[in-house]
Amino acid sequence: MGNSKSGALSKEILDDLKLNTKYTEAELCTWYQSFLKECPSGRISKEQFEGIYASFFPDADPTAYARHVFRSFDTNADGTLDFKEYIVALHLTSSGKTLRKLEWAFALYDVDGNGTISKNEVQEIVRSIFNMIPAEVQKNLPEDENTPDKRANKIWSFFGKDESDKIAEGEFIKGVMDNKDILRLIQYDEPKKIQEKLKEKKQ
Ligand SMILES: [Ca+2]
Repeated sequence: MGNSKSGALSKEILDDLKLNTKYTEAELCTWYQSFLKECPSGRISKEQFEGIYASFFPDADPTAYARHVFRSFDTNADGTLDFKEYIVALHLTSSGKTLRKLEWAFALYDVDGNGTISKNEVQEIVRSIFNMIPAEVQKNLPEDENTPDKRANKIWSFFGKDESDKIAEGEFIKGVMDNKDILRLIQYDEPKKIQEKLKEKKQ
């Protein structure tokens, strides 16, 4: 797709990204140039993607979370993302509750991709989110959500599930849409910090 050899972003991809993300043409073009510098093949590997997350969270360990995010966007499982997938990943992983973001959140939590979320899967993602929260911030979390297990239990009981139950996609999206607290608990919510880092990277 596109004409990556010229070093310019194809109009088709640019229009698509302008329409589907909050980013401006100038931002997208600048990011594309630095993307090509770091990934001359036009595709970013899982390791490079993890490296970018590591630079966003120097005080924490975002590796597991980055790996889950990468998996949820690498839909053909070839171990790489192209520029468009990469930008959509950055856009969707910032907080919010549009339908598309919640569909992505479901894919993130459905670790084995079987179409439902189990309690183990919630625990796994919540654990990876906790790895990104600096220790001093963890100390100030509310008592009933200050460990990965407590937070996973809180999410699970919100959905009214027994240990071995599963959450389907429609149920997940409706639940999160209807409850701000659950939206907060399922995501890693520090968009400002990420935005600042992205701005720094552009320079
Ligand atoms: Ca699953």
